[in-house]
Amino acid sequence: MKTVFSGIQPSGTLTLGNYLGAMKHFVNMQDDYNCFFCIVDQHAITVPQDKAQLRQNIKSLAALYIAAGIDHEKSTLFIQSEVPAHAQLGWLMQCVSYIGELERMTQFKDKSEGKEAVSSALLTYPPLMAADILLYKTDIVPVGEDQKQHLELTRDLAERFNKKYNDIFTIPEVQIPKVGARIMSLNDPMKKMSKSNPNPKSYISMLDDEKTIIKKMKSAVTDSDNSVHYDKENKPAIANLMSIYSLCSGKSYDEITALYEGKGYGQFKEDLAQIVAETLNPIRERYEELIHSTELDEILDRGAEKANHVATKMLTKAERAMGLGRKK
Ligand code: ATP
Ligand code: LTN
Repeated sequence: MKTVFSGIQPSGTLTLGNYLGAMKHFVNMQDDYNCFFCIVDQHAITVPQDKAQLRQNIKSLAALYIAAGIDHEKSTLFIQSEVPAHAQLGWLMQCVSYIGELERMTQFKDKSEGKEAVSSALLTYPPLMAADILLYKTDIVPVGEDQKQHLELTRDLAERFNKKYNDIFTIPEVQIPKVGARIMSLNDPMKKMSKSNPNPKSYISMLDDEKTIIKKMKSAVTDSDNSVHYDKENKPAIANLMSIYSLCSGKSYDEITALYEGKGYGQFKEDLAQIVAETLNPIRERYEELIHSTELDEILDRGAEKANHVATKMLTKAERAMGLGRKK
């Protein structure tokens, strides 16, 4: 059975973009692959975090994974910092990375732009991400479009290591969804929907209730004419809303266009809010049950144990391949 690995940062409540671009696919892959899903808290601290908030976000993300359908009997769900091999292999991967290639990462450029104090870890984030993936002999990494560049670098680093030291790492393939890989912000269709955006009107959170979703959809920007049809170049805002509609309802773009012929944006946005609420309501309800339960801790304890078992073996192989310690 092939192995799948993916990670999500506990940097705020997940958005509809995280769900449609990533989490939904994780859930669908569980039956066919040996899956590891990680709460990458060590990645989250590459930018400043409030410690109480971070702790809460970690638990909340764990509950969301499960509420969305990650089944701990099928998949391993764990917290990155509870598996020390990630940071340890991360260091080794830093030693095979070049500063120049790290400086070229668009996520680094975006997150460091205009900031006075940029942590060095923001630059060395990709070798840690490579370590996350390579520890588990991962074959496939399902992610949104924004992570493609990091995955290419992961492959380069793994190949470089294999050639230089020993052929120990599996070279992972990236898997990006055809639709929904880049859900855009509701108030700016040129920007990615992001949970770190300070304006909550720019995103729909996975935990927003129906009323909030209706309000946010109403204020979502649209394009100039009043016709619902898919034209990504000229009508990026409507194209974005249509992709959300399509993913949540299963309807094709043609079906959606036919449905709103002569009806305009008002009705379209009202129905879209309803469809999104129907998608998220069951997840929110399950989340509320889970968040205060002891079940969550038990699942994470077991997940860490399983992940540690697998990851430690690969770490040891990598250390020996590089000549660290005394054993061959
Ligand atoms: P932040 O906004 O805090 O930087 P993020 O949401 O971009 O975080 P993660 O939480 O780590 O980053 O992303 C988790 C997964 O969701 C990744 O696979 C990422 O590619 C995907 N993803 C993030 N934003 C979107 C989006 N707008 N559309 C589709 N997929 C997305
Ligand atoms: N870099 C990713 C989060 C992430 C990840 C990973 C994704 C960290 N480690 C390993 C896939 C596999 C992000 O910012 N979305």
